Amino acid sequence: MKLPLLAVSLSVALAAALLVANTDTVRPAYAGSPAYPEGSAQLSFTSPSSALYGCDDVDDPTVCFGVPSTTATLRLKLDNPPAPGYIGLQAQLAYDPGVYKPTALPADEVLWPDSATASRQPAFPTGLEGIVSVRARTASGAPFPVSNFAGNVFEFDINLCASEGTVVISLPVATAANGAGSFLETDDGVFETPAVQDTLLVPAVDPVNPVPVADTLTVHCYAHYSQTDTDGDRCPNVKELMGSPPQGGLRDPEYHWDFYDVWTRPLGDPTGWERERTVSLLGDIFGVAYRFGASRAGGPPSESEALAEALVAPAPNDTTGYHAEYDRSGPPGDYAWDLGPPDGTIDLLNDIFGVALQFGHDCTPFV
Ligand SMILES: [Ca+2]
Ligand SMILES: [Ca+2]
Ligand SMILES: [Ca+2]
Ligand SMILES: [Ca+2]
Repeated sequence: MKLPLLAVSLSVALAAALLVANTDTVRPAYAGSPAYPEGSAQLSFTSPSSALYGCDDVDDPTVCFGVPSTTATLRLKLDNPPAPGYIGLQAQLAYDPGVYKPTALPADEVLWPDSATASRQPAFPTGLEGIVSVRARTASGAPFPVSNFAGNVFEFDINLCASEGTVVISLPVATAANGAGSFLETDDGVFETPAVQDTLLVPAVDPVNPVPVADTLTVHCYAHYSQTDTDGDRCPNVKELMGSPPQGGLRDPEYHWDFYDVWTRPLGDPTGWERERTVSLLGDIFGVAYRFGASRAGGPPSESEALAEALVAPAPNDTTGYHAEYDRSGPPGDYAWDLGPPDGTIDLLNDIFGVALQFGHDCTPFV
């Protein structure tokens, strides 16, 4: 078992060196909102306040990060208004969970420069309804001037997250059943709904059936420095959800096996074990290589057995035996470094090359 160790270590070092330049990929899903149908008015989220950070696309965000218990300003833009123009505009925002912070006057939430009058539904919100609509028109009565404005039209202050987690905010469009939804009003009395991007269950609109929405914004509520690590792989949730693999991103915060940080010796402690949140050559890659050829007594573990075993440090002097934290299986997921749960054997292709593919990946929280 030990004879091939030197060769293995050398191949690992070579593989790791070759792979360093290849790990800085960009999240494919971070490409902005899907295209809207040609010719339709589009109502969508845009340029939120700095209380939201790390948005995939500032002008057209689909995913952002937020700090719990912080109020953010969400802005809505209107693109591609109808050619004959419009005289009224209503936006409905579904924000459950979240705490909406209404301004004193509904007009204070309207950025549309041609607005002359504004109203809100509910008229006196507590901020806990989970839903709010604001309507603006170009005059309080006929004749109504026609607007062709395209750009930012509304903004809302919302405390999105009472605690760490993920929330989805959406813009339900007006339907026969949801007259309070988002729409444009033209001067011939026709209500035009903005282009529908998705359908979504919005309990405040319809607790049973998904409703059409013009846009959604997903907000992951974690501070940069949050240490919350739901799956125990030593990568904080916030880093697993972000876009850069070398910084821990493109991972699943509920999947333990996507971060290959194994038990290694703390500096100056020849018998202790730690997982220090980075994948290093001497600690992690050599640590797996030292266990090359080891197999689990009792055969391959179930994933829950593997997880229970992985979270317990090896015996103080056990550097060569089987241990589930050093074990993965193929084939890879969306990325070559993203492998399956333990298969009971530490081998070259899945395990030693697997950990080498994550060389340099760093889940130390941001400061
Ligand atoms: Ca984690
Ligand atoms: Ca994970
Ligand atoms: Ca490590
Ligand atoms: Ca394996």
